[in-house]
Amino acid sequence: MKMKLMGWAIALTAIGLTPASLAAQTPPAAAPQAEATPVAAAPAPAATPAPATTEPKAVAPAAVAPSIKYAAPSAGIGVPDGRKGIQEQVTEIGRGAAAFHNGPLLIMCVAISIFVLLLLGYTMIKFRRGAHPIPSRTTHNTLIEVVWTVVPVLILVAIAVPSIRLISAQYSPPPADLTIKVIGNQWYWTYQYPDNGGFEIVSNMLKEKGDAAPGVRVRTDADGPPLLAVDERLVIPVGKTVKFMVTSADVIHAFWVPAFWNKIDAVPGRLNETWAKVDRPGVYFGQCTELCGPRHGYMPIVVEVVPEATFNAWLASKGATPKGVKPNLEAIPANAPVAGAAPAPVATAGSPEADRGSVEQPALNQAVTDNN
Ligand SMILES: [Cu+2]
Repeated sequence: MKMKLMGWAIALTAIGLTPASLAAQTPPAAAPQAEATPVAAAPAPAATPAPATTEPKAVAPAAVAPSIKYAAPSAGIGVPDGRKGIQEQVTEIGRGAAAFHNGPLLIMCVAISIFVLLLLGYTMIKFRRGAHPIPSRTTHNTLIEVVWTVVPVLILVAIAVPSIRLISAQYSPPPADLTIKVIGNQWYWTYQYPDNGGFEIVSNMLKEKGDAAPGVRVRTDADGPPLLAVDERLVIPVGKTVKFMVTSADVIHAFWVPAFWNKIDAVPGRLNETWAKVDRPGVYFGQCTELCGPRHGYMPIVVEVVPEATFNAWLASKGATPKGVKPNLEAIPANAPVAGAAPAPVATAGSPEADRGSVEQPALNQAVTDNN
Protein backbone atom coordinates (compact mmCIF):
# COMPACT_ATOMS: atom_id res chain seq x y z
CA MET A 1 0.00 0.00 0.00
CA LYS A 2 2.77 2.34 0.98
CA MET A 3 4.70 1.53 -2.17
CA LYS A 4 1.61 2.18 -4.26
CA LEU A 5 1.14 5.58 -2.64
CA MET A 6 4.75 6.46 -3.25
CA GLY A 7 4.43 5.41 -6.85
CA TRP A 8 1.45 7.71 -7.26
CA ALA A 9 3.33 10.53 -5.57
CA ILE A 10 6.26 10.14 -7.92
CA ALA A 11 4.01 9.97 -10.95
CA LEU A 12 2.10 13.08 -9.89
CA THR A 13 5.31 14.95 -9.19
CA ALA A 14 6.62 14.02 -12.61
CA ILE A 15 3.45 15.25 -14.28
CA GLY A 16 3.51 18.42 -12.24
CA LEU A 17 7.10 19.12 -13.07
CA THR A 18 7.01 18.38 -16.74
CA PRO A 19 5.53 21.60 -18.09
CA ALA A 20 7.77 23.72 -15.88
CA SER A 21 10.92 21.87 -16.77
CA LEU A 22 9.94 21.92 -20.42
CA ALA A 23 9.46 25.64 -20.28
CA ALA A 24 12.80 26.04 -18.62
CA GLN A 25 14.64 23.84 -21.04
CA THR A 26 12.97 24.64 -24.30
CA PRO A 27 15.57 26.41 -26.38
CA PRO A 28 14.56 30.05 -25.95
CA ALA A 29 12.74 31.60 -28.84
CA ALA A 30 15.76 33.15 -30.41
CA ALA A 31 13.69 35.84 -32.03
CA PRO A 32 13.89 38.65 -29.49
CA GLN A 33 17.54 38.20 -28.75
CA ALA A 34 18.39 37.81 -32.41
CA GLU A 35 16.40 40.93 -33.06
CA ALA A 36 18.28 42.68 -30.35
CA THR A 37 21.62 41.64 -31.68
CA PRO A 38 21.89 44.15 -34.48
CA VAL A 39 20.57 46.92 -32.23
CA ALA A 40 23.53 47.33 -30.04
CA ALA A 41 26.03 46.20 -32.58
CA ALA A 42 24.72 48.43 -35.33
CA PRO A 43 26.88 51.39 -36.13
CA ALA A 44 25.44 54.77 -35.19
CA PRO A 45 23.19 56.11 -37.93
CA ALA A 46 24.57 58.72 -40.29
CA ALA A 47 22.51 61.43 -38.64
CA THR A 48 24.38 61.00 -35.41
CA PRO A 49 28.10 61.46 -35.86
CA ALA A 50 30.12 59.23 -33.58
CA PRO A 51 31.34 61.58 -30.86
CA ALA A 52 35.06 61.71 -30.24
CA THR A 53 34.49 60.97 -26.58
CA THR A 54 33.39 57.41 -27.19
CA GLU A 55 35.89 55.09 -25.69
CA PRO A 56 37.31 52.37 -27.91
CA LYS A 57 34.99 49.42 -28.17
CA ALA A 58 35.92 46.33 -26.27
CA VAL A 59 36.15 43.16 -28.25
CA ALA A 60 33.85 41.21 -26.02
CA PRO A 61 33.32 37.50 -26.52
CA ALA A 62 29.65 38.34 -26.34
CA ALA A 63 27.38 38.06 -29.32
CA VAL A 64 25.96 41.51 -28.56
CA ALA A 65 28.43 44.32 -28.08
CA PRO A 66 27.16 47.22 -26.00
CA SER A 67 26.71 50.49 -27.83
CA ILE A 68 29.26 52.21 -25.61
CA LYS A 69 31.97 50.45 -23.73
CA TYR A 70 30.27 49.61 -20.47
CA ALA A 71 32.41 50.16 -17.42
CA ALA A 72 33.35 47.17 -15.31
CA PRO A 73 31.88 47.29 -11.81
CA SER A 74 34.28 48.36 -9.09
CA ALA A 75 34.53 45.96 -6.17
CA GLY A 76 32.66 46.99 -3.07
CA ILE A 77 30.76 49.93 -4.55
CA GLY A 78 27.30 49.47 -5.95
CA VAL A 79 27.64 45.71 -5.83
CA PRO A 80 27.12 43.27 -2.96
CA ASP A 81 30.44 41.80 -1.84
CA GLY A 82 29.56 39.77 1.23
CA ARG A 83 29.97 42.58 3.75
CA LYS A 84 27.18 43.11 6.25
CA GLY A 85 25.30 46.35 6.55
CA ILE A 86 24.26 49.04 4.14
CA GLN A 87 26.04 49.47 0.82
CA GLU A 88 28.25 52.49 0.37
CA GLN A 89 25.91 55.30 -0.69
CA VAL A 90 26.53 57.47 -3.73
CA THR A 91 23.72 60.01 -3.30
CA GLU A 92 23.41 62.75 -0.70
CA ILE A 93 20.11 61.33 0.55
CA GLY A 94 21.65 57.89 0.80
CA ARG A 95 24.66 59.12 2.75
CA GLY A 96 22.40 61.03 5.14
CA ALA A 97 20.13 58.04 5.68
CA ALA A 98 22.99 55.56 6.05
CA ALA A 99 24.77 57.83 8.54
CA PHE A 100 21.54 58.18 10.53
CA HIS A 101 21.06 54.43 10.57
CA ASN A 102 24.66 53.47 11.31
CA GLY A 103 25.05 56.24 13.90
CA PRO A 104 22.26 57.41 16.20
CA LEU A 105 19.77 54.66 15.39
CA LEU A 106 22.14 51.74 15.96
CA ILE A 107 23.60 53.33 19.10
CA MET A 108 20.14 53.90 20.57
CA CYS A 109 19.08 50.41 19.59
CA VAL A 110 22.09 48.79 21.26
CA ALA A 111 21.82 50.99 24.37
CA ILE A 112 18.12 50.23 24.86
CA SER A 113 18.66 46.50 24.34
CA ILE A 114 21.48 46.40 26.89
CA PHE A 115 19.48 48.49 29.37
CA VAL A 116 16.43 46.21 29.12
CA LEU A 117 18.58 43.10 29.40
CA LEU A 118 20.30 44.40 32.54
CA LEU A 119 16.96 45.43 34.05
CA LEU A 120 15.54 41.99 33.35
CA GLY A 121 18.59 40.24 34.85
CA TYR A 122 18.48 42.48 37.92
CA THR A 123 14.78 41.78 38.49
CA MET A 124 15.18 38.05 38.01
CA ILE A 125 17.97 37.80 40.56
CA LYS A 126 16.88 40.42 43.12
CA PHE A 127 13.24 39.37 43.27
CA ARG A 128 13.65 35.62 42.86
CA ARG A 129 11.36 33.35 44.91
CA GLY A 130 14.22 32.14 47.10
CA ALA A 131 14.95 35.66 48.34
CA HIS A 132 11.30 36.73 48.54
CA PRO A 133 9.08 33.85 49.69
CA ILE A 134 6.27 36.39 50.24
CA PRO A 135 5.96 38.56 47.10
CA SER A 136 5.76 42.35 47.34
CA ARG A 137 2.28 43.79 46.76
CA THR A 138 3.47 47.11 45.30
CA THR A 139 1.19 48.29 42.50
CA HIS A 140 2.05 51.97 41.98
CA ASN A 141 5.07 54.18 41.85
CA THR A 142 4.24 57.54 40.37
CA LEU A 143 7.83 58.58 39.75
CA ILE A 144 8.72 55.41 37.85
CA GLU A 145 5.51 55.59 35.82
CA VAL A 146 6.24 59.16 34.77
CA VAL A 147 9.82 58.25 33.88
CA TRP A 148 8.91 55.23 31.81
CA THR A 149 6.37 57.29 29.87
CA VAL A 150 8.41 60.42 29.33
CA VAL A 151 11.76 58.83 28.46
CA PRO A 152 10.41 56.72 25.56
CA VAL A 153 8.54 59.76 24.25
CA LEU A 154 11.78 61.74 24.26
CA ILE A 155 13.57 58.88 22.47
CA LEU A 156 10.83 58.72 19.81
CA VAL A 157 10.98 62.47 19.28
CA ALA A 158 14.76 62.23 18.94
CA ILE A 159 14.27 59.62 16.22
CA ALA A 160 11.33 61.32 14.54
CA VAL A 161 12.89 64.72 13.96
CA PRO A 162 15.82 63.58 11.78
CA SER A 163 13.70 60.86 10.09
CA ILE A 164 10.99 63.28 9.05
CA ARG A 165 13.61 65.74 7.84
CA LEU A 166 15.15 62.95 5.76
CA ILE A 167 11.84 61.78 4.34
CA SER A 168 10.86 65.30 3.42
CA ALA A 169 14.20 65.78 1.59
CA GLN A 170 13.68 62.47 -0.16
CA TYR A 171 10.21 63.42 -1.39
CA SER A 172 10.97 67.00 -2.43
CA PRO A 173 13.57 66.52 -5.14
CA PRO A 174 15.24 69.41 -6.98
CA PRO A 175 13.95 70.01 -10.54
CA ALA A 176 14.81 67.03 -12.71
CA ASP A 177 17.55 67.30 -15.33
CA LEU A 178 16.44 64.04 -16.88
CA THR A 179 13.30 61.96 -16.59
CA ILE A 180 13.26 58.22 -17.14
CA LYS A 181 10.22 56.01 -17.16
CA VAL A 182 10.93 52.69 -15.54
CA ILE A 183 8.53 49.86 -16.35
CA GLY A 184 8.54 46.53 -14.58
CA ASN A 185 7.54 43.51 -16.63
CA GLN A 186 7.36 39.82 -15.82
CA TRP A 187 10.37 39.42 -15.68
CA TYR A 188 12.55 42.18 -17.04
CA TRP A 189 12.73 45.96 -17.01
CA THR A 190 12.14 48.49 -19.73
CA TYR A 191 13.46 52.03 -19.54
CA GLN A 192 12.06 54.89 -21.60
CA TYR A 193 13.78 58.23 -22.14
CA PRO A 194 10.96 60.71 -22.88
CA ASP A 195 13.39 63.67 -22.81
CA ASN A 196 15.42 62.11 -25.58
CA GLY A 197 12.87 61.18 -28.18
CA GLY A 198 11.14 58.58 -26.06
CA PHE A 199 13.26 55.65 -27.10
CA GLU A 200 13.13 52.55 -24.99
CA ILE A 201 15.62 49.97 -23.90
CA VAL A 202 14.80 46.47 -22.77
CA SER A 203 16.97 45.11 -20.01
CA ASN A 204 17.21 41.36 -19.51
CA MET A 205 19.34 39.38 -17.12
CA LEU A 206 22.38 37.78 -18.73
CA LYS A 207 22.52 34.03 -18.49
CA GLU A 208 25.51 32.05 -17.38
CA LYS A 209 27.63 30.17 -19.87
CA GLY A 210 26.00 26.79 -20.30
CA ASP A 211 22.52 28.07 -19.44
CA ALA A 212 22.07 30.13 -22.56
CA ALA A 213 21.20 28.91 -26.01
CA PRO A 214 24.08 28.89 -28.49
CA GLY A 215 24.75 32.33 -29.92
CA VAL A 216 23.04 34.15 -27.07
CA ARG A 217 25.23 36.59 -25.23
CA VAL A 218 26.32 35.22 -21.86
CA ARG A 219 27.54 37.01 -18.76
CA THR A 220 31.20 37.92 -18.36
CA ASP A 221 32.83 39.31 -15.23
CA ALA A 222 32.88 42.75 -16.82
CA ASP A 223 29.07 42.64 -16.92
CA GLY A 224 28.79 42.03 -13.18
CA PRO A 225 28.07 39.17 -10.80
CA PRO A 226 25.80 36.24 -11.70
CA LEU A 227 22.06 36.99 -11.40
CA LEU A 228 22.79 40.73 -11.34
CA ALA A 229 24.28 41.41 -14.76
CA VAL A 230 22.04 42.56 -17.62
CA ASP A 231 22.42 42.95 -21.35
CA GLU A 232 21.30 46.59 -21.58
CA ARG A 233 22.09 48.91 -18.70
CA LEU A 234 20.10 51.92 -17.61
CA VAL A 235 22.57 54.71 -18.40
CA ILE A 236 22.33 58.09 -16.61
CA PRO A 237 24.64 61.09 -16.38
CA VAL A 238 26.66 61.81 -13.24
CA GLY A 239 25.82 64.78 -11.03
CA LYS A 240 22.37 65.31 -12.56
CA THR A 241 19.03 64.97 -10.87
CA VAL A 242 17.38 62.01 -12.55
CA LYS A 243 13.70 61.46 -11.95
CA PHE A 244 12.42 57.90 -12.26
CA MET A 245 8.73 57.53 -13.06
CA VAL A 246 8.09 53.97 -12.02
CA THR A 247 5.22 51.80 -13.18
CA SER A 248 4.47 48.26 -14.22
CA ALA A 249 3.01 46.51 -17.23
CA ASP A 250 1.60 43.51 -15.36
CA VAL A 251 1.96 42.87 -11.62
CA ILE A 252 3.54 44.83 -8.79
CA HIS A 253 7.33 45.01 -9.01
CA ALA A 254 9.67 47.29 -7.10
CA PHE A 255 12.59 49.35 -8.35
CA TRP A 256 15.55 49.33 -6.00
CA VAL A 257 19.18 50.32 -6.38
CA PRO A 258 20.64 49.97 -2.87
CA ALA A 259 23.50 52.42 -3.41
CA PHE A 260 21.02 55.20 -4.33
CA TRP A 261 18.69 54.71 -1.34
CA ASN A 262 15.65 54.62 -3.62
CA LYS A 263 13.19 51.83 -3.37
CA ILE A 264 9.74 52.27 -4.81
CA ASP A 265 6.93 50.01 -5.94
CA ALA A 266 6.14 49.63 -9.62
CA VAL A 267 2.36 49.38 -9.64
CA PRO A 268 0.33 48.78 -12.81
CA GLY A 269 -1.82 51.77 -13.73
CA ARG A 270 0.01 54.11 -11.42
CA LEU A 271 3.09 56.32 -11.72
CA ASN A 272 5.32 56.36 -8.67
CA GLU A 273 8.22 58.71 -8.52
CA THR A 274 11.70 58.49 -7.11
CA TRP A 275 14.95 60.22 -7.96
CA ALA A 276 18.69 60.05 -7.64
CA LYS A 277 21.52 62.50 -8.02
CA VAL A 278 24.54 60.26 -8.19
CA ASP A 279 27.86 61.98 -7.64
CA ARG A 280 30.20 59.18 -8.62
CA PRO A 281 30.45 57.47 -12.01
CA GLY A 282 30.19 53.73 -11.74
CA VAL A 283 28.03 50.66 -12.10
CA TYR A 284 25.31 50.10 -9.53
CA PHE A 285 23.33 46.90 -9.17
CA GLY A 286 19.82 46.48 -7.88
CA GLN A 287 16.91 44.09 -8.06
CA CYS A 288 13.17 43.89 -8.20
CA THR A 289 12.11 43.80 -4.55
CA GLU A 290 8.48 42.78 -4.81
CA LEU A 291 7.58 39.12 -5.17
CA CYS A 292 6.27 39.21 -8.71
CA GLY A 293 6.19 35.62 -9.86
CA PRO A 294 8.42 32.62 -10.35
CA ARG A 295 11.20 34.56 -12.05
CA HIS A 296 11.15 37.44 -9.58
CA GLY A 297 14.73 36.68 -8.67
CA TYR A 298 15.86 37.08 -12.27
CA MET A 299 15.04 40.70 -13.00
CA PRO A 300 18.08 42.65 -11.84
CA ILE A 301 18.63 46.35 -12.41
CA VAL A 302 21.95 47.76 -13.53
CA VAL A 303 22.49 51.50 -13.61
CA GLU A 304 25.63 52.83 -15.21
CA VAL A 305 26.44 56.39 -14.19
CA VAL A 306 28.65 58.10 -16.75
CA PRO A 307 30.03 61.58 -17.48
CA GLU A 308 27.71 63.68 -19.58
CA ALA A 309 29.80 63.35 -22.76
CA THR A 310 29.62 59.57 -22.54
CA PHE A 311 25.91 59.80 -21.85
CA ASN A 312 25.42 61.85 -25.01
CA ALA A 313 27.50 59.35 -26.96
CA TRP A 314 25.30 56.57 -25.63
CA LEU A 315 22.18 58.53 -26.61
CA ALA A 316 23.60 58.98 -30.09
CA SER A 317 24.28 55.27 -30.37
CA LYS A 318 20.59 54.73 -29.63
CA GLY A 319 19.60 57.22 -32.29
CA ALA A 320 18.40 59.71 -29.68
CA THR A 321 19.29 63.30 -28.97
CA PRO A 322 20.40 65.04 -25.78
CA LYS A 323 17.65 66.91 -23.95
CA GLY A 324 16.90 70.29 -25.49
CA VAL A 325 18.77 69.53 -28.70
CA LYS A 326 16.51 69.85 -31.72
CA PRO A 327 16.32 66.58 -33.57
CA ASN A 328 17.74 66.64 -37.08
CA LEU A 329 14.51 66.44 -39.03
CA GLU A 330 16.31 66.35 -42.38
CA ALA A 331 17.60 62.96 -41.44
CA ILE A 332 14.07 61.63 -41.52
CA PRO A 333 13.31 60.14 -44.94
CA ALA A 334 11.14 62.25 -47.21
CA ASN A 335 8.33 59.72 -47.15
CA ALA A 336 8.18 59.81 -43.35
CA PRO A 337 5.10 61.48 -41.92
CA VAL A 338 5.45 65.24 -41.42
CA ALA A 339 6.29 66.47 -37.96
CA GLY A 340 3.15 67.66 -36.24
CA ALA A 341 0.90 65.26 -38.08
CA ALA A 342 3.25 62.50 -37.15
CA PRO A 343 3.03 60.24 -34.15
CA ALA A 344 5.17 61.57 -31.35
CA PRO A 345 8.09 59.18 -31.59
CA VAL A 346 8.81 59.97 -35.21
CA ALA A 347 8.45 63.72 -34.75
CA THR A 348 10.91 63.77 -31.92
CA ALA A 349 13.33 61.17 -33.08
CA GLY A 350 16.68 62.33 -34.34
CA SER A 351 17.20 59.33 -36.49
CA PRO A 352 15.71 57.45 -39.38
CA GLU A 353 12.63 55.52 -38.54
CA ALA A 354 14.37 52.31 -39.45
CA ASP A 355 16.68 52.78 -36.53
CA ARG A 356 13.78 53.40 -34.19
CA GLY A 357 12.18 50.20 -35.29
CA SER A 358 15.17 48.27 -34.14
CA VAL A 359 14.74 49.32 -30.51
CA GLU A 360 11.16 48.26 -30.36
CA GLN A 361 10.19 45.91 -27.64
CA PRO A 362 9.28 42.42 -28.82
CA ALA A 363 5.55 42.15 -29.27
CA LEU A 364 5.14 39.41 -26.72
CA ASN A 365 6.40 39.67 -23.19
CA GLN A 366 6.50 35.93 -23.12
CA ALA A 367 9.04 35.83 -25.89
CA VAL A 368 11.42 37.90 -23.82
CA THR A 369 10.65 35.95 -20.72
CA ASP A 370 11.41 32.67 -22.38
CA ASN A 371 14.71 34.10 -23.28
CA ASN A 372 15.54 35.11 -19.74
CU1 LIG B 1 9.47 42.02 -10.29
